[in-house]
Amino acid sequence: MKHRIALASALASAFVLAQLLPASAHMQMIAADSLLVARPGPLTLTLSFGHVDGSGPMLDMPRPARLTVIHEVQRQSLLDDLTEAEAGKAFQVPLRVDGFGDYVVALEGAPYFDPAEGAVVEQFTKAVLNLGGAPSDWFDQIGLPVEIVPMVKPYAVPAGSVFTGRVVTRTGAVGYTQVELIRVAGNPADPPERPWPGALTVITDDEGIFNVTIPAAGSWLLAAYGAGPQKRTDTGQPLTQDALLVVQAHDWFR
Ligand SMILES: [Cu+2]
Repeated sequence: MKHRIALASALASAFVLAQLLPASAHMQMIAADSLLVARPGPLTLTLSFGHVDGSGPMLDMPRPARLTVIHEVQRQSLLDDLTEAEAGKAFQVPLRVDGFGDYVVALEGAPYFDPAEGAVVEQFTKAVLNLGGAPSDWFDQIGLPVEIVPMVKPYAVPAGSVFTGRVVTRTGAVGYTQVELIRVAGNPADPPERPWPGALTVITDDEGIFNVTIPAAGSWLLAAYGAGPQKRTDTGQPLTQDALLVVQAHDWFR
């Protein structure tokens, strides 16, 4: 245990560039044209699942267990408004963005058995949209079984700058857990990209805090796999509870 902590400390401030192997994990993504919403009104969110980094296909997405939007602490379920898109491979949902401030969207995936992991996987993905630049809810912990709480506005990251966040459960910080930064492939609103089927991996410190540089403009996903507290399903199968957060970086200084 001592050894593990020493090793973890040594790695805490350093990047580990993953081998350029296809990421094995399947990720649940929330996409919008932009997380920075230009004007009040309705917009469409797309929920998808699979090889979000482009290293493989997108997969059929089970109907989510919960889908919630939080704006000025008010919670609203969007589950009844879901429609299937792309022949079952994704869902779309309308979101009305009227008042200024942040809109925290929380997607709680239905548990599914992933043969590649040999485990049941439960993913909790958050994306934060903003209208008008006025901050409201973006840094709040919202009470998911495990979540990444941003310490930098996740919709307003200058490309090349450092992003800081915290991995937490309902009862506390998740220390010494890995957080991967994954390039989201194929968002039409993003600048042209080179394929990058890898991930930057960092670990959290004992307060669950991590830092990672966001290398370029566009859509990114942060993922803390298996960071959740529950390791077995009610029927005793291995369970991994993953926390994901969508980040959008911008070329503001070019
Ligand atoms: Cu796969």
